Amino acid sequence: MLESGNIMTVQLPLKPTCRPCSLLGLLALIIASKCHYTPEPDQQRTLPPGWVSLGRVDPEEELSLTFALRQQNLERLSELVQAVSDPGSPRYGKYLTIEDVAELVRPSPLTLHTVQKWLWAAGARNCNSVTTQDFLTCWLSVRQAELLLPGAEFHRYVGGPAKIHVVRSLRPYQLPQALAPHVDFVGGLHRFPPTSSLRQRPKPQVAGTVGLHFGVTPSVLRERYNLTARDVGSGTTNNSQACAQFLEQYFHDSDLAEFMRLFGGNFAHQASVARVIGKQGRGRAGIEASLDVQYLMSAGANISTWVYSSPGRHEAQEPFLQWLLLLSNESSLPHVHTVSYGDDEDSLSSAYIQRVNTELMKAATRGLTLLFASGDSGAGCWSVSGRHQFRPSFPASSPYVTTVGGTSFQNPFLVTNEVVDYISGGGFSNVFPRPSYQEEAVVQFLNSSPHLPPSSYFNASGRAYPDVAALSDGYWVVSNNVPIPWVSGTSASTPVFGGILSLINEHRILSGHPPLGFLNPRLYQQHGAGLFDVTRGCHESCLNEEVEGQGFCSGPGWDPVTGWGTPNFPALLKILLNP
Ligand SMILES: *[C@@H]1O[C@H](CO)[C@@H](O)[C@H](O)[C@H]1NC(C)=O
Ligand SMILES: *[C@@H]1O[C@H](CO)[C@@H](O)[C@H](O)[C@H]1NC(C)=O
Ligand SMILES: *[C@@H]1O[C@H](CO)[C@@H](O)[C@H](O)[C@H]1NC(C)=O
Ligand SMILES: *[C@@H]1O[C@H](CO)[C@@H](O)[C@H](O)[C@H]1NC(C)=O
Ligand SMILES: CC(=O)N[C@H]1CO[C@H](CO)[C@@H](O)[C@@H]1O
Repeated sequence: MLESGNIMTVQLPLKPTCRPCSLLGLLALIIASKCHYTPEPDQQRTLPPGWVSLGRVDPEEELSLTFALRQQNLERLSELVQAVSDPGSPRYGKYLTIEDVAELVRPSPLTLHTVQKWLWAAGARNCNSVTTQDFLTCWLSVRQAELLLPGAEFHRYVGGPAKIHVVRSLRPYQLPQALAPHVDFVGGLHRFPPTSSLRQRPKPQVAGTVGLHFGVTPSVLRERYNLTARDVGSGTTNNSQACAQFLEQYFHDSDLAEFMRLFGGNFAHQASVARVIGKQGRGRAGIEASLDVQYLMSAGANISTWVYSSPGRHEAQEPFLQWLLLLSNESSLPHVHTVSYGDDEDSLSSAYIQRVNTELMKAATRGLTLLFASGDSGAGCWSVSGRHQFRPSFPASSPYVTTVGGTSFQNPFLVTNEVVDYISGGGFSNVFPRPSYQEEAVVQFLNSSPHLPPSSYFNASGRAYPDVAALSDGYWVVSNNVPIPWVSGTSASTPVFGGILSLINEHRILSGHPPLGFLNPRLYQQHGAGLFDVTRGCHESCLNEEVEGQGFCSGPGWDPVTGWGTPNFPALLKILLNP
């Protein structure tokens, strides 16, 4: 809680150049804009397709805004990520507690004081902080918020598949110049909830039926990835795993039970989710939520599973941001988190992207493994001043997460080798430079791929993703008591890979080793050992003459379509079980 304290004055510590702001009257108003700045000028603020405005919000309505306070010691934080995640380092696996992280990044007393004073003066009384003290969530009336953030104008919008309501401002907000050293950005104004790109693809044609399977089920996955009935959680450790939902999507325990009745016959599993963080509404189950829960609990079978259910359900909150706040406010968390949230990198402000990336670094120092889906549009495509380019997605493009791409069976009805699933997201970041752990692998790919797209389509110096992959095509999911076939997307691959890492963590914990934590430095050092290399197929991209719908192509070793490949559990366990 932000204590009200005894700060009663409303004067801000203004910079000398901003002195005219303190004048009264019209003149001050005219000059005032000079003393303000726009923290997120580059944030996309257009209404996403399928959303409509319901008009301006009543000035007396209350809304909740999130203030990202400037952190300290970020250089040191980045060194620590490297030290705890690099098997060659003496600090490998010696993770930080949330208190250690707080000690390191906590905003300076000046920052805390300045921001509190400003919020208090604006009438924000009800503010909550997190353990690391670098976020504040405050309740204000719309009137107060619009005065606090000049330029903002709050409207209510309805849209998305679940026709949810959100309160947002499509106009940019400003902050007093004096806050520039203290606030990264204010959350809850511009970004709309993400949409799922999961799709149901038509069933492929099939001739004979002997010995065939009709879509991906837990037993098909467990066969392909060499999991035996013994490869399940022992129930004797405090191991756990989690998936996060941001779409006002719910799962039903009855769907999980039906799914396991249909498909879970040959492996021990847990009957229900161990913990739901946030509120589960009473609405219909969503396919995305059902899929995540059912496959995380089938790959990471018999391991305690948490679900983060649409955190931040107030209309003015950004669910992904609220999930990050939850991570910074909880000392005991599952070791593995799978997330299918993503946005176009270019649609997000640089202030937001950099800050989210710092949050991902904080998680890495704590030994959390964060897996993100690589996206379902291949290399992506957009046009910049009339020229086509591929379109990277974030947080898939963050150097501090493990990104999971997608594959299909070569023969869709047999447990065979995997090839690229053409939707598998992948490419090169335009924001983050290539991290050192992938230098060798990416250079090798760029020098040897026979089908490289024109260099104007991608930024070869950026962080390249995905890092790994798993099947993403033709899944069975039970949703609202109905088994649904041919569900496809990297949102399916991500919980599968996550569950397999949880099984490996189980063995590590039983052997007295720390959990895997941020995997990439180790994964690249081992050159993808323990994974099936996917060497055939290309993913989709721009539909123009120059590239004819083709993005990158997979080949031997790492590639920006399927990363190092898909899990071969016994081999991966062997190589990742070493301390
Ligand atoms: C963080 O946790 C504390 C203690 O549980 C709680 O009081 C506070 O409201 C939480 N912060 C946020 C932003 O939810
Ligand atoms: C795992 O599966 C592959 C392909 O299905 C097979 O070739 C291999 O022998 C299996 N076992 C191990 C231990 O890798
Ligand atoms: C599955 O977990 C439970 C505890 O949650 C444990 O009692 C049981 O032995 C485990 N099953 C197997 C096959 O290890
Ligand atoms: C390419 O990526 C680098 C970071 O690796 C970035 O600084 C640069 O602006 C990017 N170029 C374009 C055209 O986006
Ligand atoms: C992360 C996690 O699952 N922690 C659990 C460890 O065990 C204690 C006691 O059973 C639980 O309260 C924690 O939630």
